[in-house]
Amino acid sequence: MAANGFAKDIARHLTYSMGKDPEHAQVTDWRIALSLTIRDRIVDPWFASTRATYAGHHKRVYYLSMEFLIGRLLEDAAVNLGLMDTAAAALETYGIALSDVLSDEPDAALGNGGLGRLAACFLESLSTLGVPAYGYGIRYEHGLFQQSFVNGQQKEAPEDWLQQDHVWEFERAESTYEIGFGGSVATQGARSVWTPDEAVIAQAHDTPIVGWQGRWANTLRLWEAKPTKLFDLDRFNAGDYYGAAEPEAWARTISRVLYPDDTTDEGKRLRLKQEFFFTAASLRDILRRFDFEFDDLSLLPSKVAIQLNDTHPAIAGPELVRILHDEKGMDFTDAMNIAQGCLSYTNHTLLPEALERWSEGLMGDLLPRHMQIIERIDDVHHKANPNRTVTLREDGHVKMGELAFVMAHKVNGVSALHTGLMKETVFKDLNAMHPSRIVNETNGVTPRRWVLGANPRLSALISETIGTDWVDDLEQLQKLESHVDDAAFMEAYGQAKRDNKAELSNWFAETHGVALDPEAMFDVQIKRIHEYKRQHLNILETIALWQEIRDNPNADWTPRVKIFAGKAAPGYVFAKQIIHLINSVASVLNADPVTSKVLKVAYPENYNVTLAEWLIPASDLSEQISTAGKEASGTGNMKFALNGAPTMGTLDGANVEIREHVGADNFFLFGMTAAEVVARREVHDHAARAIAADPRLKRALDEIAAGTFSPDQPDRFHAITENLSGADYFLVSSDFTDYWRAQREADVAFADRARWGRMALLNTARSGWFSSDRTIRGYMADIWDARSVRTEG
Ligand code: 26Q
Repeated sequence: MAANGFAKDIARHLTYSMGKDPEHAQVTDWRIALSLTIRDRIVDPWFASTRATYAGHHKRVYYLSMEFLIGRLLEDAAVNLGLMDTAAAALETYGIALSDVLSDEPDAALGNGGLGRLAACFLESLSTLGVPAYGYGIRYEHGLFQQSFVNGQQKEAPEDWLQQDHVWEFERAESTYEIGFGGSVATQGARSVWTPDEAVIAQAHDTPIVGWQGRWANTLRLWEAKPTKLFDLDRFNAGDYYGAAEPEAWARTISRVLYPDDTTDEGKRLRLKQEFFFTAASLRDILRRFDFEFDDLSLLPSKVAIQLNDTHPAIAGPELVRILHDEKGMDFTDAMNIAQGCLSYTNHTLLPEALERWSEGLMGDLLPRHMQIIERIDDVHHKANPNRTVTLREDGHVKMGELAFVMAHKVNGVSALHTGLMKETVFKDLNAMHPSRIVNETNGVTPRRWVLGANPRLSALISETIGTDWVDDLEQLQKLESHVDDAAFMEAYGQAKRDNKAELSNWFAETHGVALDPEAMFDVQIKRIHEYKRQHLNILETIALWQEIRDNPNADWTPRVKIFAGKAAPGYVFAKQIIHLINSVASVLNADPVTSKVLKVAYPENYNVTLAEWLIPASDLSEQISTAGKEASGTGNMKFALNGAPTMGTLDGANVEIREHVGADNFFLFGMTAAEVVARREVHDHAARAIAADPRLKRALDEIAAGTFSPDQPDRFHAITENLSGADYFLVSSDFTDYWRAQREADVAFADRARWGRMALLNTARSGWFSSDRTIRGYMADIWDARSVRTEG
C-alpha cells in the first residue's frame, strides 16, 4: 500500500516536476524523482519545527562553518524517514534497483575533511535531538578537487557537483544581503560610518536536514555570491562585451571554490573575502530573525548561540560589535559583552602553521572598520587585564585564534588530550586570564549515517539482538557485550564483516581491476595526507614486512591488504611525494608473485564521504598513527571502532578516549606519548639513532633509496628518506620499532579468529559514547544553554 502511493508520487514527479516520460527515464531521472518524493515528506516536519521555534520563542543555535562535508543526501534522508524499504519496493515496480539510484548521486564535497564532516554530523544530531538550529556556510560552486593518479602521482581536476540539478535545496530569491568590502571610515561625532567601495550580494539556498524518524528538521543555509548589478550595460553598449561581464565574474568568484586546506598558501585575499562574506551575511540573517521576534538587544545572548567552527568565521566578533555599536548605537563595551555572550569558538588544531593570521595591511584594506574595532577590542581586553601581556596583534598580523578566544564566552577543544594541550600551549596565557573559558567537547559521529546507513548488515544484527533503540541512544550498544560468549551471535557478527569485505572486494575488482582477498586482514588508513598523520610510517612498515616475507616466504604470514585513501593539498609537495611512494610500492608489491599472496597494497583514487561509507564497514584494522599531540581528535577513528575495527594507534586525540572505552586489550597501542615526543625532539640525532638501532627500519629506507620503487629514477624519493634520517620532525623513525611490534601483535591476534571477533565486538559494544548526539548534548549544557524543543511522539 505505502509503496504503491509512493510509487505513484515518483511517477508524478517524473512526469510533472521534471517533464520526463517514465518510459524514457534514465537512472538520474529516477534519482531526482525519488529525491523529490522524499523531500516532500521532509517539508511538513521542517515547517512544523520552524513554527514550534517561533511559537515558543526558543533559543536558536547557529553553527557557522566554512565547510559542510555532507556527502550524499538521498540515502540519509530515506534512512531517517524509515523509507528505505518503501523506496526500494516502489522503484522495483518500475524495474529499477534502489542501490543504482542511490549511487548515482554526486557527493556534496563542501569540505576538506574532519572539520567539515564534523559540522555535517552535528547538523544531523541537532535535528535528531530537536534543537532549533541553523548551519551557515558557503554554497561553493566547486567543492574539494577531484583526485586522480597519473603514473602514481596525484592530479587535481575541478569538482562539479552542481552540474546536475541539486534537488535538496530551495533557492531563496528574497533572502539576500549586500556585503561590502574596502572603502573608508568616516567619523560623525561619536559615531563611525563605514562606506565600502565594493559590494556583492549574498543569496540564501536552504537545505532541510531531517533528524531520526523525521521528528524535527533544521536548515542548512548556504550563501551564494552574486553581483549587485548583472552586467555593465554601458560597457556592453560600447562594444566591450568581455568587460561588461567583469562585475559578475568578480562577484561570483567569492563562492566559486573551496580552498583545499592549503595552509602555506599566501595569496589569500580571496579567502578572507570568503570568510567575511558568509559571516556577515549570516549575522545579518540572525539579527533579522531576532528583530522579528524581540525588540530588546540585551536579550540577544539568551536567544542566540553562535558557534564558530574554528577561526574561519572569527571576524564575527568584530562584525557583531560593529553592528551593535556603529549601527545600533550601543556603547562599545556593552556591544563587546553582548557579542561575547552569543559567541563561542571551537579550536581544531594546535599546528602553528594552521593557526590563522591576517596581515594588518590586508585586513585594513579589505575591512577598514573591522581593523579599528580589533584594535579597540585589544585595548579593552588589555585594560581589563593590565598585568598580562596577551595581544591580538603581533608582527603586523591579527591572530585570529586570540581574537576568537577574547570574543567568546566559551572556547572548546575536540578531545580531552587536545583541550589539555590548548591550555598548556597556544592559549596558556589566555587560559590563565580566563580560567573557566576553555572546556572540552570530545567529537562524535552520527550513528544514522555511519552505522545504520553505511553498515546495514551489522545494523540488522544489532537490532535483532537488542532492539532498535540504539539508533538514537547509542550507549545501548553496551547490551551487545553480554553476547560475547554466544557462539551463534559471534558467528553472525563475524559473517556481517566478511560479507562487507566480500562486497568491497567485488566493487574493487570492478572499479579498480584489483582483486582483494576477503580472507586477508583489511588494514585501512583513510584521511588527508599529511606528515603528522604519518602515512609514510605505514608504508615503511609495509616495505619492511614485504622484505621479511621475501626472506621467508613459507612462514605462517597473516595475509594483509593495506588500504590507503586520501587527498593531499595541491601545494603540499611532501604529501604528494608520500602518495607517489605509496602508489609505487603498490605497483611493485602487487606484481610480486610470491609475496602478493599475503601482502597487497590498494590506494583507490578520490577519497570522499561515499568511499568512507564503503571502506569503514569492511575494515578489520583502523590506522590512527599520528605523532602524539598533533591530531586534535580524529573522527574516522570513532567510525572504525563502532563498525568493529580495532585501532592501531598512538595516544593522540580521541584515540586516548577510545582506548579508555574499549579497553586496553582491544586496542593496539604503540609509540611515544605527547610529552615523550616533546622530549625526544631535544635529542638532535633522534632519527639517526632510531635507524641505527633497528636493522629493519634501515633496510626499508635503503630499499627506497636504492630505487626499487622508482627504477627509472632511483633518487625520486630522496626528500622522504633524507627527512626520515635527518630532521624527522614527526618522529616517524623514532616510532617505527614500536609500530612494527604492535603490527606483529595484530597479526597474531587476527590469526585467532575467535579472539579477533571478540576484540571487534567489544569495540562496537563500547563505542556508543562516540555518538555526536552525546557531543551535542555537551555543547547544549556547557556552551549554548540550549534546549530540545521536540515534542515526543
Ligand atoms: C585555513 C586557511 C586557509 C585555507 C584553508 C584553511 C583550513 C581549512 C580546513 C584549515 C584547516 C582545515 C581543516 C581542519 C580539520 O579538518 N581539522 C580536523 O578537525 C577534526 C574535527 O574536529 C579533528 O577530528 C581532526 O583531528 C582535525 O585535524
